[in-house]
Amino acid sequence: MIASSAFWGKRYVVLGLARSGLATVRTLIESGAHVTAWDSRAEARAIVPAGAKLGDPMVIDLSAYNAVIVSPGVPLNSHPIAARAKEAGVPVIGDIELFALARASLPRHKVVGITGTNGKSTTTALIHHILQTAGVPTTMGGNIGLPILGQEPLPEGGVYVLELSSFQIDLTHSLACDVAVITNITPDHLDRYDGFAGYAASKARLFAMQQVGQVAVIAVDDDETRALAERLSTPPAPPLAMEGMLGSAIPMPMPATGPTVVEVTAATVKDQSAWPALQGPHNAQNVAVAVAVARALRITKAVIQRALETYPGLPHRMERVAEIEGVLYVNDSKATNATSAAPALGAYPRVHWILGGRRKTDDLDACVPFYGHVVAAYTIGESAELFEKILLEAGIHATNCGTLDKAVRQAAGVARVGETVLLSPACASYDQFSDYEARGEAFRVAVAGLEAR
Ligand code: UMA
Ligand code: ADP
Repeated sequence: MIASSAFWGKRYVVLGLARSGLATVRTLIESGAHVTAWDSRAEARAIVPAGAKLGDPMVIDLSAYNAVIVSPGVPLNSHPIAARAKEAGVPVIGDIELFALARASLPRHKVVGITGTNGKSTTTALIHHILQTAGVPTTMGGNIGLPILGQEPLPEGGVYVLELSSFQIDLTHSLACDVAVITNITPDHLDRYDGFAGYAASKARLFAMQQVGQVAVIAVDDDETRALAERLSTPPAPPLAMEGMLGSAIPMPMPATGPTVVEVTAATVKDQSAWPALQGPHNAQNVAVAVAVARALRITKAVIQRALETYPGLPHRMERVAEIEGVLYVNDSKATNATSAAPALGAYPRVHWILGGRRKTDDLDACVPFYGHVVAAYTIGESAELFEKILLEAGIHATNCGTLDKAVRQAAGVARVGETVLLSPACASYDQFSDYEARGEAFRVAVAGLEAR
Protein backbone atom coordinates (compact mmCIF):
# COMPACT_ATOMS: atom_id res chain seq x y z
CA MET A 1 0.00 0.00 0.00
CA ILE A 2 1.01 3.63 -0.42
CA ALA A 3 1.56 5.53 2.85
CA SER A 4 2.84 9.08 3.25
CA SER A 5 4.17 11.44 5.86
CA ALA A 6 1.86 14.05 4.27
CA PHE A 7 -1.06 12.63 6.31
CA TRP A 8 0.71 12.19 9.67
CA GLY A 9 -1.27 13.56 12.61
CA LYS A 10 -4.10 14.86 10.36
CA ARG A 11 -7.78 14.10 10.82
CA TYR A 12 -9.97 12.70 8.05
CA VAL A 13 -13.54 11.49 7.60
CA VAL A 14 -13.94 8.74 4.99
CA LEU A 15 -17.41 8.22 3.47
CA GLY A 16 -17.91 4.99 1.51
CA LEU A 17 -16.22 1.74 2.53
CA ALA A 18 -16.04 -0.33 -0.64
CA ARG A 19 -12.87 -0.77 -2.72
CA SER A 20 -11.53 2.79 -2.78
CA GLY A 21 -12.77 3.73 0.71
CA LEU A 22 -11.22 0.70 2.41
CA ALA A 23 -7.85 1.30 0.70
CA THR A 24 -8.07 4.96 1.73
CA VAL A 25 -8.68 4.11 5.39
CA ARG A 26 -5.77 1.65 5.42
CA THR A 27 -3.39 4.19 3.84
CA LEU A 28 -4.39 6.95 6.24
CA ILE A 29 -4.03 4.75 9.32
CA GLU A 30 -0.66 3.42 8.15
CA SER A 31 0.39 7.04 7.58
CA GLY A 32 -0.43 8.04 11.17
CA ALA A 33 -3.67 9.95 10.52
CA HIS A 34 -6.83 9.93 12.70
CA VAL A 35 -9.67 8.39 10.73
CA THR A 36 -13.43 8.45 11.24
CA ALA A 37 -15.17 6.26 8.66
CA TRP A 38 -18.75 5.65 7.55
CA ASP A 39 -20.85 3.79 5.01
CA SER A 40 -24.63 3.86 4.70
CA ARG A 41 -24.57 0.04 4.61
CA ALA A 42 -24.19 -1.73 7.98
CA GLU A 43 -22.29 -4.64 6.33
CA ALA A 44 -19.66 -2.21 5.07
CA ARG A 45 -19.37 -0.53 8.48
CA ALA A 46 -18.83 -3.96 10.04
CA ILE A 47 -15.55 -4.44 8.14
CA VAL A 48 -14.02 -1.04 8.89
CA PRO A 49 -10.24 -1.56 9.25
CA ALA A 50 -8.78 -1.60 12.77
CA GLY A 51 -7.59 1.80 13.94
CA ALA A 52 -10.49 3.76 12.42
CA LYS A 53 -13.53 4.74 14.43
CA LEU A 54 -17.06 4.87 13.07
CA GLY A 55 -18.94 8.16 12.78
CA ASP A 56 -21.64 9.41 10.42
CA PRO A 57 -20.39 12.53 8.61
CA MET A 58 -23.99 13.78 8.47
CA VAL A 59 -24.06 13.85 12.28
CA ILE A 60 -20.54 14.55 13.62
CA ASP A 61 -18.90 18.00 13.75
CA LEU A 62 -16.88 18.20 10.53
CA SER A 63 -15.02 21.39 11.39
CA ALA A 64 -12.51 19.39 13.43
CA TYR A 65 -11.30 17.53 10.30
CA ASN A 66 -8.76 18.35 7.57
CA ALA A 67 -10.90 16.84 4.79
CA VAL A 68 -13.83 14.57 3.98
CA ILE A 69 -12.79 11.77 1.61
CA VAL A 70 -15.73 10.43 -0.39
CA SER A 71 -15.88 7.42 -2.72
CA PRO A 72 -16.50 8.17 -6.40
CA GLY A 73 -19.82 6.31 -6.24
CA VAL A 74 -21.26 8.81 -3.73
CA PRO A 75 -23.35 11.15 -5.91
CA LEU A 76 -22.02 14.55 -4.86
CA ASN A 77 -24.62 16.40 -6.95
CA SER A 78 -27.42 15.10 -4.73
CA HIS A 79 -25.78 13.86 -1.51
CA PRO A 80 -26.12 16.34 1.41
CA ILE A 81 -22.47 15.81 2.46
CA ALA A 82 -21.29 18.44 -0.04
CA ALA A 83 -23.31 21.24 1.55
CA ARG A 84 -22.55 20.09 5.08
CA ALA A 85 -18.78 20.04 4.44
CA LYS A 86 -18.96 23.45 2.78
CA GLU A 87 -20.76 24.87 5.81
CA ALA A 88 -17.99 23.50 8.04
CA GLY A 89 -15.30 24.88 5.69
CA VAL A 90 -13.82 21.42 5.06
CA PRO A 91 -12.74 20.28 1.58
CA VAL A 92 -14.36 17.22 -0.01
CA ILE A 93 -11.77 15.17 -1.88
CA GLY A 94 -11.20 11.61 -3.13
CA ASP A 95 -8.51 8.95 -3.00
CA ILE A 96 -6.82 10.25 -6.17
CA GLU A 97 -6.28 13.63 -4.50
CA LEU A 98 -4.72 11.83 -1.53
CA PHE A 99 -2.40 10.10 -4.00
CA ALA A 100 -1.54 13.50 -5.50
CA LEU A 101 -0.73 14.83 -2.00
CA ALA A 102 1.42 11.76 -1.27
CA ARG A 103 3.50 12.14 -4.45
CA ALA A 104 6.13 14.45 -2.90
CA SER A 105 7.06 11.74 -0.41
CA LEU A 106 7.31 8.94 -3.03
CA PRO A 107 10.52 8.05 -4.93
CA ARG A 108 10.93 10.12 -8.13
CA HIS A 109 8.29 8.92 -10.59
CA LYS A 110 5.91 9.89 -13.37
CA VAL A 111 2.12 9.74 -13.54
CA VAL A 112 0.03 8.99 -16.62
CA GLY A 113 -3.68 9.84 -16.13
CA ILE A 114 -6.25 8.45 -18.56
CA THR A 115 -9.83 9.61 -18.94
CA GLY A 116 -12.52 9.49 -21.64
CA THR A 117 -16.03 8.12 -21.95
CA ASN A 118 -14.95 4.83 -23.51
CA GLY A 119 -11.66 2.99 -23.87
CA LYS A 120 -10.18 4.12 -20.54
CA SER A 121 -9.49 0.65 -19.12
CA THR A 122 -8.16 -0.75 -22.40
CA THR A 123 -5.86 2.25 -22.87
CA THR A 124 -4.73 2.11 -19.24
CA ALA A 125 -3.95 -1.61 -19.39
CA LEU A 126 -2.24 -1.21 -22.76
CA ILE A 127 0.02 1.63 -21.57
CA HIS A 128 0.82 -0.42 -18.47
CA HIS A 129 1.65 -3.41 -20.67
CA ILE A 130 3.92 -1.32 -22.95
CA LEU A 131 5.81 0.00 -19.90
CA GLN A 132 6.16 -3.53 -18.53
CA THR A 133 7.45 -4.74 -21.90
CA ALA A 134 10.01 -1.92 -21.80
CA GLY A 135 11.16 -3.03 -18.34
CA VAL A 136 9.97 0.19 -16.65
CA PRO A 137 8.69 -0.26 -13.06
CA THR A 138 4.97 0.41 -13.31
CA THR A 139 1.65 -0.13 -11.61
CA MET A 140 -1.91 0.69 -12.62
CA GLY A 141 -4.86 1.80 -10.55
CA GLY A 142 -7.96 3.97 -10.21
CA ASN A 143 -11.24 3.38 -12.01
CA ILE A 144 -9.90 0.16 -13.54
CA GLY A 145 -10.92 -1.47 -10.24
CA LEU A 146 -7.63 -1.22 -8.36
CA PRO A 147 -7.60 1.63 -5.81
CA ILE A 148 -4.25 3.35 -6.34
CA LEU A 149 -3.59 3.77 -2.61
CA GLY A 150 -3.76 -0.03 -2.25
CA GLN A 151 -0.92 -0.58 -4.75
CA GLU A 152 2.74 -0.98 -3.80
CA PRO A 153 4.80 2.21 -4.19
CA LEU A 154 7.19 2.13 -7.17
CA PRO A 155 10.96 2.41 -7.00
CA GLU A 156 12.72 5.46 -8.46
CA GLY A 157 11.95 5.96 -12.16
CA GLY A 158 8.58 4.20 -11.98
CA VAL A 159 5.39 5.19 -13.82
CA TYR A 160 1.95 5.14 -12.15
CA VAL A 161 -0.78 4.60 -14.77
CA LEU A 162 -4.13 5.89 -13.46
CA GLU A 163 -7.55 5.35 -15.04
CA LEU A 164 -9.65 8.32 -13.96
CA SER A 165 -13.43 8.59 -14.18
CA SER A 166 -15.08 11.98 -14.21
CA PHE A 167 -16.31 11.24 -10.65
CA GLN A 168 -12.70 10.81 -9.52
CA ILE A 169 -11.54 13.95 -11.34
CA ASP A 170 -14.30 15.94 -9.61
CA LEU A 171 -12.73 14.95 -6.28
CA THR A 172 -9.17 15.80 -7.34
CA HIS A 173 -7.55 19.25 -7.26
CA SER A 174 -3.78 18.91 -7.49
CA LEU A 175 -2.91 15.92 -9.68
CA ALA A 176 -0.47 17.28 -12.29
CA CYS A 177 -0.10 14.29 -14.65
CA ASP A 178 3.19 14.11 -16.54
CA VAL A 179 1.07 12.75 -19.37
CA ALA A 180 -2.72 13.22 -19.33
CA VAL A 181 -4.86 11.41 -21.87
CA ILE A 182 -8.41 11.57 -23.21
CA THR A 183 -9.83 8.98 -25.57
CA ASN A 184 -13.24 10.50 -26.40
CA ILE A 185 -16.24 12.32 -24.90
CA THR A 186 -19.83 11.22 -25.60
CA PRO A 187 -22.92 11.42 -23.34
CA ASP A 188 -22.64 9.32 -20.16
CA HIS A 189 -23.37 9.64 -16.43
CA LEU A 190 -25.83 12.43 -17.12
CA ASP A 191 -27.61 11.68 -13.82
CA ARG A 192 -24.54 13.07 -12.05
CA TYR A 193 -23.99 16.23 -14.12
CA ASP A 194 -25.64 19.42 -15.19
CA GLY A 195 -26.05 18.20 -18.78
CA PHE A 196 -23.45 17.03 -21.28
CA ALA A 197 -21.48 20.29 -20.97
CA GLY A 198 -21.04 19.69 -17.23
CA TYR A 199 -19.79 16.14 -17.85
CA ALA A 200 -17.35 17.30 -20.56
CA ALA A 201 -16.08 20.10 -18.31
CA SER A 202 -15.39 17.58 -15.57
CA LYS A 203 -13.11 15.58 -17.89
CA ALA A 204 -11.36 18.74 -19.13
CA ARG A 205 -10.23 19.52 -15.56
CA LEU A 206 -7.64 16.73 -15.82
CA PHE A 207 -5.72 18.99 -18.24
CA ALA A 208 -6.33 22.17 -16.24
CA MET A 209 -4.35 20.57 -13.41
CA GLN A 210 -1.29 20.00 -15.64
CA GLN A 211 1.77 22.22 -15.72
CA VAL A 212 4.08 23.60 -18.41
CA GLY A 213 6.30 20.91 -19.91
CA GLN A 214 3.79 18.14 -19.27
CA VAL A 215 2.02 16.42 -22.15
CA ALA A 216 -1.69 16.21 -23.08
CA VAL A 217 -2.50 13.37 -25.50
CA ILE A 218 -5.93 13.95 -27.05
CA ALA A 219 -7.72 11.69 -29.53
CA VAL A 220 -9.44 14.30 -31.69
CA ASP A 221 -11.98 11.94 -33.27
CA ASP A 222 -15.05 13.69 -31.81
CA ASP A 223 -16.22 17.31 -31.66
CA GLU A 224 -15.84 17.65 -27.91
CA THR A 225 -12.21 16.41 -27.74
CA ARG A 226 -11.34 18.47 -30.84
CA ALA A 227 -12.65 21.58 -29.08
CA LEU A 228 -10.69 20.68 -25.96
CA ALA A 229 -7.44 20.27 -27.93
CA GLU A 230 -8.03 23.61 -29.60
CA ARG A 231 -8.65 25.36 -26.28
CA LEU A 232 -5.52 23.87 -24.75
CA SER A 233 -3.38 24.75 -27.78
CA THR A 234 -4.57 28.36 -27.94
CA PRO A 235 -2.58 30.58 -25.62
CA PRO A 236 -4.75 32.97 -23.60
CA ALA A 237 -5.09 36.48 -25.05
CA PRO A 238 -2.29 38.79 -23.88
CA PRO A 239 -3.46 40.92 -20.96
CA LEU A 240 -1.63 44.10 -21.95
CA ALA A 241 -0.29 45.65 -25.15
CA MET A 242 2.43 48.33 -25.11
CA GLU A 243 2.72 51.11 -27.63
CA GLY A 244 5.76 50.32 -29.81
CA MET A 245 8.19 52.85 -31.23
CA LEU A 246 6.28 52.95 -34.48
CA GLY A 247 2.97 53.36 -32.76
CA SER A 248 1.76 49.78 -33.26
CA ALA A 249 0.58 47.64 -30.39
CA ILE A 250 3.11 44.99 -29.36
CA PRO A 251 1.61 41.98 -27.62
CA MET A 252 3.36 41.12 -24.36
CA PRO A 253 5.18 37.78 -24.69
CA MET A 254 2.98 35.25 -22.93
CA PRO A 255 4.58 32.50 -20.90
CA ALA A 256 3.10 29.09 -21.75
CA THR A 257 0.66 28.07 -19.03
CA GLY A 258 -0.49 24.59 -19.88
CA PRO A 259 0.67 21.24 -21.22
CA THR A 260 2.06 20.52 -24.67
CA VAL A 261 -0.81 19.10 -26.73
CA VAL A 262 -0.30 15.98 -28.86
CA GLU A 263 -3.31 15.31 -31.10
CA VAL A 264 -3.88 11.75 -32.31
CA THR A 265 -6.58 10.06 -34.34
CA ALA A 266 -7.73 6.49 -34.90
CA ALA A 267 -7.37 7.05 -38.66
CA THR A 268 -3.55 6.87 -38.43
CA VAL A 269 -3.68 3.26 -37.20
CA LYS A 270 -3.91 1.22 -40.37
CA ASP A 271 -3.10 -2.45 -39.92
CA GLN A 272 -4.25 -4.11 -36.69
CA SER A 273 -3.80 -7.68 -37.97
CA ALA A 274 -0.83 -8.52 -35.72
CA TRP A 275 -2.61 -7.45 -32.52
CA PRO A 276 -5.13 -10.16 -31.56
CA ALA A 277 -6.56 -8.38 -28.50
CA LEU A 278 -6.79 -4.96 -30.18
CA GLN A 279 -9.22 -5.55 -33.02
CA GLY A 280 -11.93 -3.14 -34.18
CA PRO A 281 -12.03 0.60 -34.97
CA HIS A 282 -12.42 1.60 -31.32
CA ASN A 283 -9.17 -0.18 -30.50
CA ALA A 284 -7.45 1.76 -33.30
CA GLN A 285 -8.22 4.84 -31.22
CA ASN A 286 -6.95 3.20 -28.03
CA VAL A 287 -3.74 2.14 -29.79
CA ALA A 288 -3.19 5.62 -31.28
CA VAL A 289 -3.44 7.13 -27.82
CA ALA A 290 -1.30 4.51 -26.06
CA VAL A 291 1.46 4.77 -28.68
CA ALA A 292 1.57 8.57 -28.31
CA VAL A 293 1.87 8.20 -24.53
CA ALA A 294 4.63 5.62 -24.89
CA ARG A 295 6.53 7.90 -27.28
CA ALA A 296 6.16 10.80 -24.82
CA LEU A 297 7.73 8.48 -22.22
CA ARG A 298 10.57 7.72 -24.68
CA ILE A 299 9.74 4.04 -25.24
CA THR A 300 11.20 2.76 -28.52
CA LYS A 301 9.02 1.84 -31.50
CA ALA A 302 10.34 -1.75 -31.46
CA VAL A 303 9.25 -2.25 -27.84
CA ILE A 304 5.84 -0.68 -28.55
CA GLN A 305 5.32 -3.02 -31.51
CA ARG A 306 6.19 -6.07 -29.41
CA ALA A 307 3.80 -4.90 -26.66
CA LEU A 308 0.89 -4.43 -29.09
CA GLU A 309 1.41 -7.97 -30.33
CA THR A 310 1.49 -9.47 -26.82
CA TYR A 311 -1.24 -7.36 -25.11
CA PRO A 312 -3.55 -9.96 -23.54
CA GLY A 313 -6.83 -7.95 -23.36
CA LEU A 314 -9.14 -7.41 -20.39
CA PRO A 315 -12.11 -9.44 -19.16
CA HIS A 316 -15.64 -8.14 -19.97
CA ARG A 317 -14.46 -6.22 -23.06
CA MET A 318 -15.35 -8.20 -26.17
CA GLU A 319 -14.12 -11.25 -24.33
CA ARG A 320 -14.68 -14.57 -26.12
CA VAL A 321 -16.06 -16.83 -23.41
CA ALA A 322 -17.02 -19.94 -25.41
CA GLU A 323 -17.72 -21.45 -28.79
CA ILE A 324 -20.55 -23.95 -28.65
CA GLU A 325 -21.70 -25.84 -31.74
CA GLY A 326 -20.17 -23.22 -34.00
CA VAL A 327 -21.74 -20.25 -32.16
CA LEU A 328 -19.38 -17.75 -30.54
CA TYR A 329 -20.34 -16.25 -27.14
CA VAL A 330 -18.85 -12.82 -26.40
CA ASN A 331 -18.96 -10.98 -23.08
CA ASP A 332 -18.84 -7.20 -23.61
CA SER A 333 -20.51 -6.35 -20.28
CA LYS A 334 -18.28 -3.28 -19.92
CA ALA A 335 -20.13 -1.63 -22.84
CA THR A 336 -22.30 0.49 -20.55
CA ASN A 337 -23.53 3.05 -23.09
CA ALA A 338 -24.69 2.98 -26.71
CA THR A 339 -21.42 4.44 -28.04
CA SER A 340 -19.37 1.62 -26.53
CA ALA A 341 -21.79 -1.12 -27.66
CA ALA A 342 -21.60 0.09 -31.28
CA PRO A 343 -18.04 -1.13 -32.04
CA ALA A 344 -18.82 -4.57 -30.64
CA LEU A 345 -21.81 -4.86 -33.01
CA GLY A 346 -19.52 -3.71 -35.80
CA ALA A 347 -16.94 -6.39 -35.03
CA TYR A 348 -19.21 -9.40 -35.77
CA PRO A 349 -21.25 -9.83 -38.97
CA ARG A 350 -24.23 -11.81 -37.57
CA VAL A 351 -25.09 -10.93 -34.01
CA HIS A 352 -27.68 -12.08 -31.51
CA TRP A 353 -27.55 -8.96 -29.38
CA ILE A 354 -28.35 -9.03 -25.65
CA LEU A 355 -28.83 -5.50 -24.36
CA GLY A 356 -30.55 -3.44 -21.70
CA GLY A 357 -30.21 -2.47 -18.06
CA ARG A 358 -30.12 1.03 -16.55
CA ARG A 359 -29.95 3.20 -19.63
CA LYS A 360 -27.81 6.34 -20.10
CA THR A 361 -29.84 7.73 -22.99
CA ASP A 362 -33.37 7.15 -24.31
CA ASP A 363 -32.08 6.06 -27.71
CA LEU A 364 -29.65 3.64 -29.32
CA ASP A 365 -28.64 6.06 -32.07
CA ALA A 366 -24.91 5.32 -31.82
CA CYS A 367 -25.63 1.68 -32.72
CA VAL A 368 -27.80 2.41 -35.77
CA PRO A 369 -24.90 2.14 -38.28
CA PHE A 370 -24.48 -1.53 -37.26
CA TYR A 371 -28.15 -2.59 -37.16
CA GLY A 372 -27.45 -4.55 -40.35
CA HIS A 373 -25.30 -6.93 -38.28
CA VAL A 374 -28.10 -7.74 -35.83
CA VAL A 375 -29.92 -10.99 -36.60
CA ALA A 376 -32.10 -10.63 -33.48
CA ALA A 377 -32.09 -8.72 -30.20
CA TYR A 378 -32.96 -9.83 -26.65
CA THR A 379 -33.69 -7.02 -24.20
CA ILE A 380 -33.27 -7.18 -20.42
CA GLY A 381 -33.60 -5.04 -17.31
CA GLU A 382 -35.19 -1.65 -16.74
CA SER A 383 -34.87 -0.58 -20.37
CA ALA A 384 -36.10 -3.88 -21.87
CA GLU A 385 -39.47 -2.55 -22.95
CA LEU A 386 -38.19 0.71 -24.44
CA PHE A 387 -35.30 -0.91 -26.34
CA GLU A 388 -37.56 -3.70 -27.62
CA LYS A 389 -39.86 -1.01 -29.03
CA ILE A 390 -37.02 1.04 -30.57
CA LEU A 391 -35.53 -2.03 -32.25
CA LEU A 392 -38.87 -3.38 -33.49
CA GLU A 393 -39.58 0.01 -35.03
CA ALA A 394 -36.21 -0.24 -36.79
CA GLY A 395 -37.30 -3.57 -38.28
CA ILE A 396 -35.14 -5.74 -36.00
CA HIS A 397 -36.55 -8.91 -34.52
CA ALA A 398 -36.48 -8.00 -30.80
CA THR A 399 -37.84 -9.85 -27.75
CA ASN A 400 -38.22 -8.59 -24.19
CA CYS A 401 -36.57 -11.39 -22.16
CA GLY A 402 -36.43 -9.59 -18.82
CA THR A 403 -33.40 -11.41 -17.42
CA LEU A 404 -29.93 -12.16 -18.74
CA ASP A 405 -30.29 -15.85 -18.07
CA LYS A 406 -33.44 -16.10 -20.16
CA ALA A 407 -31.90 -13.97 -22.93
CA VAL A 408 -28.87 -16.27 -23.20
CA ARG A 409 -31.06 -19.38 -23.39
CA GLN A 410 -33.36 -17.83 -25.97
CA ALA A 411 -30.47 -16.56 -28.14
CA ALA A 412 -28.70 -19.93 -27.94
CA GLY A 413 -31.87 -21.64 -29.15
CA VAL A 414 -31.96 -19.51 -32.30
CA ALA A 415 -28.30 -18.83 -33.18
CA ARG A 416 -26.80 -20.73 -36.14
CA VAL A 417 -23.23 -21.84 -36.94
CA GLY A 418 -20.99 -18.81 -37.62
CA GLU A 419 -23.18 -16.40 -35.63
CA THR A 420 -22.31 -14.62 -32.39
CA VAL A 421 -24.28 -14.25 -29.16
CA LEU A 422 -23.11 -10.93 -27.82
CA LEU A 423 -23.77 -9.36 -24.43
CA SER A 424 -23.06 -5.68 -25.13
CA PRO A 425 -25.75 -4.06 -23.00
CA ALA A 426 -25.35 -0.33 -23.81
CA CYS A 427 -26.52 0.25 -20.23
CA ALA A 428 -25.28 0.29 -16.64
CA SER A 429 -25.90 -2.88 -14.67
CA TYR A 430 -27.17 -1.52 -11.37
CA ASP A 431 -30.85 -2.41 -11.92
CA GLN A 432 -30.10 -6.17 -11.83
CA PHE A 433 -26.45 -6.61 -10.77
CA SER A 434 -23.96 -5.10 -8.31
CA ASP A 435 -21.72 -3.96 -11.19
CA TYR A 436 -20.69 -4.75 -14.79
CA GLU A 437 -18.29 -7.43 -13.56
CA ALA A 438 -21.10 -9.33 -11.81
CA ARG A 439 -23.18 -9.02 -15.01
CA GLY A 440 -20.30 -10.42 -17.09
CA GLU A 441 -19.87 -13.28 -14.63
CA ALA A 442 -23.61 -14.03 -14.82
CA PHE A 443 -23.26 -14.21 -18.62
CA ARG A 444 -20.32 -16.59 -18.27
CA VAL A 445 -22.34 -18.80 -15.88
CA ALA A 446 -25.37 -18.81 -18.20
CA VAL A 447 -23.15 -19.81 -21.16
CA ALA A 448 -21.48 -22.52 -19.07
CA GLY A 449 -25.00 -23.79 -18.33
CA LEU A 450 -25.54 -24.21 -22.09
CA GLU A 451 -22.32 -26.17 -22.43
CA ALA A 452 -23.42 -28.54 -19.66
CA ARG A 453 -26.65 -29.42 -21.48
N1 UMA B 1 -22.15 4.83 -0.20
C1 UMA B 1 -22.55 5.48 0.95
N2 UMA B 1 -23.44 6.51 0.82
C2 UMA B 1 -23.92 6.91 -0.39
C3 UMA B 1 -23.49 6.26 -1.57
C4 UMA B 1 -22.59 5.21 -1.43
O1 UMA B 1 -22.15 5.13 2.05
O2 UMA B 1 -24.72 7.84 -0.42
C5 UMA B 1 -21.22 3.72 -0.08
C6 UMA B 1 -21.80 2.41 -0.62
O3 UMA B 1 -22.60 1.76 0.34
C7 UMA B 1 -20.55 1.62 -0.96
C8 UMA B 1 -19.56 2.73 -1.32
O4 UMA B 1 -20.07 3.97 -0.87
O5 UMA B 1 -20.06 0.84 0.09
C9 UMA B 1 -19.52 2.73 -2.86
O6 UMA B 1 -18.44 3.34 -3.30
P1 UMA B 1 -18.10 3.23 -4.85
O7 UMA B 1 -19.31 3.00 -5.66
O8 UMA B 1 -17.26 4.40 -5.19
O9 UMA B 1 -17.33 1.83 -4.90
P2 UMA B 1 -15.79 1.43 -4.96
O10 UMA B 1 -15.76 -0.04 -4.82
O11 UMA B 1 -14.96 2.23 -4.03
O12 UMA B 1 -15.43 1.71 -6.47
C10 UMA B 1 -14.89 2.95 -6.89
C11 UMA B 1 -15.37 3.18 -8.33
N3 UMA B 1 -16.84 3.19 -8.36
C12 UMA B 1 -17.54 4.15 -8.98
O13 UMA B 1 -17.02 5.09 -9.51
C13 UMA B 1 -19.03 4.00 -8.98
C14 UMA B 1 -14.86 2.05 -9.20
O14 UMA B 1 -15.22 2.32 -10.54
C15 UMA B 1 -13.34 2.00 -9.10
O15 UMA B 1 -12.87 0.91 -9.87
C16 UMA B 1 -12.93 1.81 -7.65
O16 UMA B 1 -13.48 2.90 -6.87
C17 UMA B 1 -11.42 1.82 -7.45
O17 UMA B 1 -10.85 3.07 -7.75
C18 UMA B 1 -16.26 1.44 -11.08
C19 UMA B 1 -17.24 2.20 -11.94
O18 UMA B 1 -18.33 1.71 -12.17
C20 UMA B 1 -15.61 0.38 -11.96
N4 UMA B 1 -16.89 3.39 -12.44
C21 UMA B 1 -17.75 4.16 -13.31
C22 UMA B 1 -17.57 3.74 -14.77
O19 UMA B 1 -16.53 3.15 -15.11
O20 UMA B 1 -18.48 4.05 -15.57
C23 UMA B 1 -17.39 5.63 -13.18
P1 ADP C 1 -13.95 2.28 -20.16
O1 ADP C 1 -12.94 1.88 -19.14
O2 ADP C 1 -13.79 3.71 -20.58
O3 ADP C 1 -15.35 1.92 -19.83
P2 ADP C 1 -13.06 -0.03 -21.72
O4 ADP C 1 -11.69 0.01 -22.28
O5 ADP C 1 -13.28 -0.84 -20.52
O6 ADP C 1 -13.58 1.47 -21.50
O7 ADP C 1 -14.05 -0.52 -22.86
C1 ADP C 1 -15.44 -0.64 -22.55
C2 ADP C 1 -16.21 -0.98 -23.79
O8 ADP C 1 -16.23 0.17 -24.63
C3 ADP C 1 -15.56 -2.10 -24.61
O9 ADP C 1 -16.22 -3.27 -24.32
C4 ADP C 1 -15.75 -1.69 -26.06
O10 ADP C 1 -16.96 -2.22 -26.55
C5 ADP C 1 -15.92 -0.18 -25.99
N1 ADP C 1 -14.73 0.62 -26.32
C6 ADP C 1 -13.44 0.40 -25.95
N2 ADP C 1 -12.66 1.38 -26.41
C7 ADP C 1 -13.45 2.27 -27.05
C8 ADP C 1 -13.23 3.50 -27.75
N3 ADP C 1 -12.03 4.04 -27.85
N4 ADP C 1 -14.33 4.11 -28.28
C9 ADP C 1 -15.57 3.59 -28.20
N5 ADP C 1 -15.83 2.42 -27.56
C10 ADP C 1 -14.79 1.77 -27.00
